[in-house]
Amino acid sequence: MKIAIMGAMPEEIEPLLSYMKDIKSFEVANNRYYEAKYKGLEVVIAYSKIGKVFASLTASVMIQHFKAQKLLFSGVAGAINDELKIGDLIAATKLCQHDLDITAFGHPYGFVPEGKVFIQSDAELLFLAKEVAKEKNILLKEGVIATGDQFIANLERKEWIKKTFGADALEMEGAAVAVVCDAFDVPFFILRAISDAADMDAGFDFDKFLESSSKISADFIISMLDKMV
Ligand code: 4EZ
Repeated sequence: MKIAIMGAMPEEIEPLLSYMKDIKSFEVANNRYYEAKYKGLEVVIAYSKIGKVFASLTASVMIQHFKAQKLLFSGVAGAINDELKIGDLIAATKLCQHDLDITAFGHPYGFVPEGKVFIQSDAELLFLAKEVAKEKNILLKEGVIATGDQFIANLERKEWIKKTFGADALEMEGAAVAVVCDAFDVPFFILRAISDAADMDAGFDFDKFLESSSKISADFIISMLDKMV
């Protein structure tokens, strides 16, 4: 069983690498991939760079080139739901692309022909995550994650995403990874710790909490690996 773990930024995967043994590094399609061992599990780890296009490329390489059979994403997100505070964990139940718009042709936001507005996360990985949260007494929220190629620091846009998709959190890679994994039939799990509230202060908060929230997310992913071995 080979498991892919990806983030978008170096800060999101660095805390993961510190747990790994026998790390070997490879370059594929202009990006660095780390194959490693964690308690007998084979893993491949990489950060994609920010945004849906880079995320799709990395997820595809992890599946097609490195033969990953499951994919876990670890990173940070902006909160939409007021119940999500900085440092809180949210696991995506389903994901959508908030910036995908061919509504001029009568289609709903987030939809293109032969696609779907929402991609569902793998039920088994979600179940495993809930078990981990229960055992370790960690608060893990579940909800809809909206993805787009925009850093949202704007209350109006945030409210629009909330009302259009019923989203609880937003970021810039999750739905892209979901589309790729869904197409390859690879079970995936998208975990994010909140770094900001996608509001006026989002830029400042993001910089302030990127490191600490990335670590919260990465530590939870490690606990999931502990349960998979
Ligand atoms: C994208 N990631 C942010 C990357 C920002 C700046 C150099 C997560 C994220 C996010 N995305 C945290 N807060 C966000 C927000 N308010 N809007 C979009 O996945 C890179």
